[in-house]
Parts: sequence; C-alpha cells; structure tokens
Amino acid sequence: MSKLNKKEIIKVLETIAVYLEIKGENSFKVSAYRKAANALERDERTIEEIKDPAALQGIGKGTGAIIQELIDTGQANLLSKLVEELPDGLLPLLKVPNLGGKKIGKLYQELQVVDVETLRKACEDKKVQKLAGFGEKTEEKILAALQDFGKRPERLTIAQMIPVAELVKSWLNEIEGIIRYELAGSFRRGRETVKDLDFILSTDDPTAVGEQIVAIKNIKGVIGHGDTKISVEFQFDDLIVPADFRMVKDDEFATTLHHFTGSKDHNVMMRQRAKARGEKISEYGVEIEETEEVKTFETEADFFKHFGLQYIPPEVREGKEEISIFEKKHKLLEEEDIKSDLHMHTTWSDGAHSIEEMIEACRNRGYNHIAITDHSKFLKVANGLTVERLKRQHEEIRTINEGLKNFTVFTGIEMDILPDGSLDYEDELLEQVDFVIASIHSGFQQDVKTIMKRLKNAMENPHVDMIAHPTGRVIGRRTGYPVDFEELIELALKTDTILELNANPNRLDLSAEWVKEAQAAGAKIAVNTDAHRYETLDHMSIGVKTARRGWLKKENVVNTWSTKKLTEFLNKRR
Ligand code: DGT
Ligand code: CA
Ligand code: CA
Ligand code: ZN
Repeated sequence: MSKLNKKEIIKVLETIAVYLEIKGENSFKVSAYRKAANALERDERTIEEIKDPAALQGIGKGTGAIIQELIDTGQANLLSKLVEELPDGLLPLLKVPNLGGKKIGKLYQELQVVDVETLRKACEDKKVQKLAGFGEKTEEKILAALQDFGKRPERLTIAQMIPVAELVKSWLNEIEGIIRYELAGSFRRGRETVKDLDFILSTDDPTAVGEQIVAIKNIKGVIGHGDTKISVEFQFDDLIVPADFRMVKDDEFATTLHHFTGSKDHNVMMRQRAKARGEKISEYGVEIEETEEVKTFETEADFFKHFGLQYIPPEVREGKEEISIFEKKHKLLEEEDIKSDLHMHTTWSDGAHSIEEMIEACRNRGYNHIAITDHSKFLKVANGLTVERLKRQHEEIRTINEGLKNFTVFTGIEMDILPDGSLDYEDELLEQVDFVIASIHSGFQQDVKTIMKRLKNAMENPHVDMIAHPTGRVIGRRTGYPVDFEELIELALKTDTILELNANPNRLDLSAEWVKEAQAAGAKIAVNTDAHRYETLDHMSIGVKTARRGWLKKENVVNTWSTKKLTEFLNKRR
C-alpha cells in the first residue's frame, strides 16, 4: 500500500512546484513537477495500480524518484528542505487572493517581502505596482486583502469542526474518571457554523478530570479554569478552536446536556411548558415548585417523557414547531435508512480511489447500490471524461457489476451544464447512462434569469435525473450562483427531477431550510456525499443530520429506496 493516495501525491507535487516558484527556480524545473502531477491526474489508475510511475509520459527520473519516496515514506525530503529554506511568514501569503507562487516569488526576490508586514509596507510604498505583472489595481487588491488577513472569523464552519471534534473525543476517551460525555451546543444540533465546542462530562472527581483536560497538548491557552467548567482554546496549525468543558454529577448529566445543547429558543419553550405545570427546569434537574423536590433523569428521553413528549432530536431543537410535533410519535430520516450513495468520483476524473475501491467501501457501509458519477468533458481541470472514455468506463462498470452479488453499481455521470445552458453530452449518449446528474461549475456571476434558464434546460431534458449541489455555495467562502428557489422546486416537481442535498460539509447544498421547502412541495431529495475518496463517504452523517434539520422523512429521500424501486424510476425516464 502507498502511504499517500494519488490525490495527496498530486497535491505534494503541486506544492513543490509552487515553492520552487517562490524560490525563483527556473521554469523548466517548476513545470517538471506540474507535468508529473498532470500525468498522474490524467491516468485512470490508482497509485498502487501504476507499477512504475517514472515510466509514465510526463514523469522524469527526478520527479519519478520523488513520487516513489512519497509512496514509500509519505514524505518528500525536497519539500521539507524547501519549507526550511523559505521564510516562515512567506508561505501563509499563498492564502491571499490573487497571489500565487510566481507573484510571491517576485515579491520575495525583488522587494525582500518575507511576511504580511513587509508586504503591506511594500504596497504602501507603492513598490509593488512597479513590478512586472502587478500594476496599481493588483496592489490595491492585495492591500485590501491584507486588511482582515489572519483575523479570526467569528464563527467556524462545521467542515472545520468535524475533524476537531473527532480528535477531542479521542482524547477524552483516554481521560480517566469520566463516566460519560457528549458534545452539546450548536455542533450537536448540526448547525452550518459554530462558535465553540461545548462538552458535557459526568464525573465523581472533577478536579482530577480537569487536570487531565488542561494537559491536552493541542491547548494553546486556558481561558478559564473553575471547579466544574474549563474554557480553552485549541490550536491546529492556523485554526484556533474555543471549547468549553462542563463537569457534572452523573445524575445531572441528562438535564445539563439538554440545557447546553440548546438552542436558547428551544430552552425557553421547554421552560414555559414546565412553568405551566408548576415546575422549573435548570441545568441540574427539574424542580417541582410545590415540594421543592429536584427530579433528575437518566437520559434526555426520560426528561422529555416527563413533559409528555417524545424524544426531540437535537437537530430540530430550534424553538419552532418541534415541541408540538413531538407530542406525538414523529420519525425523521436516520442514517441507517440510507441504502445508497448516488454521487461519487473515482480516479477516472478527480477522485483518489478506483471504482473497485469505492464499491468495496460502500459495501462495507451496508449499501445496496451506488452510482459512479465522474465529471464530464467540460471540466478539464477535473480530468472530465471524453465521450470515448465515458463509454469505456461504463463498459468496465457493467463488467464489474456482473461479478457482484447482492450489490448493484449504476453507471453515471456528473455532467456540466455549460455557461450557455447547453449540456455537455448528446441525448443519444445520455440515454445509455443509468444515472445522469447535471450540475453547474461555471458562470457563477450570471444573473438569476440566466442561471434559471440553464437549470431549466437541464431539468427538462428527460435523461437528467438529478441536479447536484443546486446553489453551488461553499459555506463561509462563496455564496454560489443566484437561484430562484420557488422556480427550482416547481421545475423539480414538473419534470420529476431529484434535488440533491450534497453532504460535503463545505457545501450542505441544498441547505436544511430549502430541503424543508422542497419536501413540503412534494419534491424528491437525494442525500449524497460527492466523495472524491472513500474516507469522505463518511460525510453521509452530516448529510443526514442536515436532512433532519430540514425535517426530512425517509419516504422522500431517494437513497432509502430499494434497488428495484430506483431501477424502475430510472427506466421510466430513459
Ligand atoms: P454557538 O456556540 O454560538 O454556535 O451556539 P450554541 O447554541 O452552542 O451557544 P452557546 O455555546 O453559547 O451555548 C450552548 C447552549 O447553552 C445554548 O444553545 C443554550 C444554552 N445557553 C447558554 N447560555 C445560555 C443562557 O444565557 N440562557 C439560556 N437559556 N441558555 C443558554
Ligand atoms: Ca457553542
Ligand atoms: Ca459555549
Ligand atoms: Zn461531484
């Protein structure tokens, strides 16, 4: 097994190219690394399947040796050396919009820029605009970008938090004296952004547990250290994550967990319900006012039951209709209802793993079927499939499929809707494909009318089965292209086209608010990971969480269908 997957190796090669550029190495040397990265990108095989990388066209002896080093050790000496040689403050500048390796190289070599401060000074002294390839406009843009460079954002995205939460949990699992713990707050409710991580721990010895918590090595600073509450800031590279740890007795755990899961509005509504029956909720329990007795509960379910309610899932505790709805039994979509993933990529386009590896991983998740949906030819940067390659891939999928028992692989494609609204393949070809996804990856600046014309054209094509990530947003980074949601939902109904809830935590697109509307109108929704490597098939969890925030029920989610039902639906549409 290679220490890194193909995508990770490509990333290292590209990073080396950028660093060489900054260092001012000649362009032949730089482009050798880009060529090598491209050669791997173009090749359909996984890194294990490529027996001798140096034999590929575009990879020379030097780059071949580095790829081998990455396969064997997971690291490249050359990259470590470059990082060592270049000033520490220089590399973060790559995050400034409009600055790539070449430009930073110029700034470094000609103006001795080594960090944010020296860059700011060079801009203010109007030296930058005089460099070849820069100009006054660029200088202004850089200066503007430096304004809030390195400032801490108010809220962190769920995508940033998921891996951090996993890590902190793994550390808590090692701490002695914790009876049980849970991550509460906005993270537990599955919000798109969160301010901090709120951990609730039960223990008989808060002093000992507290000492072990503050000793965690990724803690950058302890903000507060009381008897039962510790506030810290974790640091992971340049990401700073605030976290609270609250320690309670085990019999208080359920009410404390409920209290700090929130939301505030939900808590207010629960307190009103309690008050109406002469009771008072606090984080320590429920006080019966008449007798001053404080009742505690083993679980949150018992707590809700006390108030005549079913268990209300954290995802819908937003102080809206959840209390009245959960007076009766009400079932939301659950992860175990999911029987398929209908959007994923392989090494045939920009994915890291082979068709077989994705199948294997999906079978291990207990799915019944999947669709393999690589990019179409328009998306050259993602090595989109030409007609010839698409046919070849689908031939291969059909062969693999014949050898599988109790599992079906649908042929598929994630086809671009081009800027002019036309589709990337002809109808005669689409007719042959089991599952056709259409999506927008270009022309984000167009007005809502043009965008809707593109979406409409795709949805009215009888072969198009689903619209992926319908708004193109990336949480915390870009709002996406403008979409008229009412019209989108209307079109989905009229053409019986599935709308996606893309489970990539950077996207969550459609959002919970919009899947709720879509369900209410009667549209079909699919929750898909859009995985580009098998590890991110795990994003199904946050996808389902988002679906639950949008109150989705099993029967409206296409991924819960049997293979037979999906097949019938797709056959009807050919
Ligand atoms: P965040 O951190 O801004 O993403 O959102 P939350 O909901 O995690 O808020 P946070 O961390 O301030 O507090 C966690 C929960 O604790 C919150 O949802 C409700 C509860 N809580 C905290 N402070 C108060 C308060 O002053 N009043 C009430 N009713 N509840 C509170
Ligand atoms: Ca919080
Ligand atoms: Ca907090
Ligand atoms: Zn995709």
